[in-house]
Amino acid sequence: MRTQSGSFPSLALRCLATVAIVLWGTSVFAQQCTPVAFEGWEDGLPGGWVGSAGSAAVVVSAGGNPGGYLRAEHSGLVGAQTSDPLWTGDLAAADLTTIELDYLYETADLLQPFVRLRQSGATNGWYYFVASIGVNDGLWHHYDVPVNPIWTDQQATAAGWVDVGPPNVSFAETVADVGIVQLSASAQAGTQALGIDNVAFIPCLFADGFEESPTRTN
Ligand SMILES: [Ca+2]
Repeated sequence: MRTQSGSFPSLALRCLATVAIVLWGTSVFAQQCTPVAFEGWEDGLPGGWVGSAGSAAVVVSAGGNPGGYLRAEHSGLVGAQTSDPLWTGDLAAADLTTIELDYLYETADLLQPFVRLRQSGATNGWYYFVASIGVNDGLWHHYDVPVNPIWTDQQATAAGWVDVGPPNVSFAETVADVGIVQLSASAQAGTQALGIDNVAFIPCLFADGFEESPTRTN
């Protein structure tokens, strides 16, 4: 009995300690992963996003993922972009690690939907193609695009980013001085529409905690 009565508090304390550690860890992780920028187009306003490459972009109040979304329409490149300070500038300082977004390929299949970061209209920047074909299946498609502000160009390329150039501006320099964020796809069947929703810039802790070392995991 002495052993049982003596061991109970010890076990309870261990459980409480475990719960506390888990809660503490969850809290830290959630705090670090709170988006530094987010747009879900729920208020009917474009939020600094405009049509890109000649696209017409309008906020639609329903049919998003959920609620409102941004609908771009064009032939050729169809999509939207922003130079709003919320989404641009030194994204390395913001510790950006993931760009999240949802695409809806509304009218027909679209080719090579992408995310593009560039310093300005004078630099072609870097593309990340989220798919080879955006299938018109009536469904919203979610994508997580990895970003590491201290990647070398070789590491960024290995992770799926494509340096368009010229001029060739390194991935790290681009992420540290973003002037335009573009979300688009290629419409090859005449005028087509791309839906965009839930765009988020996410900073997160790295698995090893060494944020400044080349051992960052994404
Ligand atoms: Ca929405």
